[in-house]
Amino acid sequence: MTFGQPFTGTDMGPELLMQKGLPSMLSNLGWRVDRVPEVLGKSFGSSSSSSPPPSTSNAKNSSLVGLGALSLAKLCLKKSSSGNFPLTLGGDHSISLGSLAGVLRSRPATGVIWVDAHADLNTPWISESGNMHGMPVGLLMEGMIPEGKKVEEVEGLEWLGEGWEGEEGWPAYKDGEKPPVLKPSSIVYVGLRDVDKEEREAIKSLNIKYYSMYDIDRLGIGAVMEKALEHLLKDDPSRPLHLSYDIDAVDPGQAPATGTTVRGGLTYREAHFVAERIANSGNLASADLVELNPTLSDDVGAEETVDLGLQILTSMMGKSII
Ligand code: B3U
Ligand code: MN
Ligand code: MN
Repeated sequence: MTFGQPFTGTDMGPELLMQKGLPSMLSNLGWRVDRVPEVLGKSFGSSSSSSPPPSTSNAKNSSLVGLGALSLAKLCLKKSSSGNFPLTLGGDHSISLGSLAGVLRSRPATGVIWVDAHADLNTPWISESGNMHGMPVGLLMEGMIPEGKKVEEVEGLEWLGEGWEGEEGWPAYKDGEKPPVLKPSSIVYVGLRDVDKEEREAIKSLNIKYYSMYDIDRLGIGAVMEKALEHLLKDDPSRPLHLSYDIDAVDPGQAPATGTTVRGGLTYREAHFVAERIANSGNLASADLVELNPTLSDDVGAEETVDLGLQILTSMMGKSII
């Protein structure tokens, strides 16, 4: 998936991670790996250049982003419902609209740790860029859709509306079921340092827990992760957690190959520790790694970023130093 932001190349991340041996690394950690090679196939979106499919004005490429997210939502719903761990490789961060929706539908109590330089809390009604990789949290968050608007009115997102009639893999909402939604108290941000004005206001007014780079500098990453886990697990210690890890959370010195680098990010060790500590909680049940784009730096930078991606993935899946 590249349609949630302006650059090509963001769809190359998964293949590089696979080529560099991710499946065997996960097997070595004791996982049984069932690889779903591509959610949508190589030609996804390729016919759209002559006549682009419709999109809602301030949600660029919303039909394609929505279709991709629905396909992924179906897969994550199926996998999580059968007790498996859906690990999603992106792709830009708009895919998390799908992975999170799927996981929330099967495990509504899921708590989310969003590791990112950005809050991704925009909606088409407040976004300054219209890029949907800045919206996956906002579109699922209770209290973010303005009065009189509906998420299902966004072209491509009909499947998130109560009136969705259902299709194979993503049935209608009935018998009191509501479309997947995230409560403000069910997410914690780690690593924020580039937040839009409207997002900042929403974080404050909805009382969303966050640990920005300022908080990481002040408290240290150890204390930050204890507090983040405590916030999500205090009422239900066995609650499932979803980790959505945007590689741009990491400092561009360590992870240059991504679309929107922001200086002053997580160090190499902090980037690992976040994943290690969450793995250590024993609650992690699903995860994403997104926004690797090897075309956006030189060869050395691309290789370093992919390697770091692999290390973060193996750390979150249980690799420990000793
Ligand atoms: N908040 C801005 C910038 C941004 C969000 N996510 C990334 N960049 N990677 C936006 O466009 O919504
Ligand atoms: Mn992001
Ligand atoms: Mn980001």
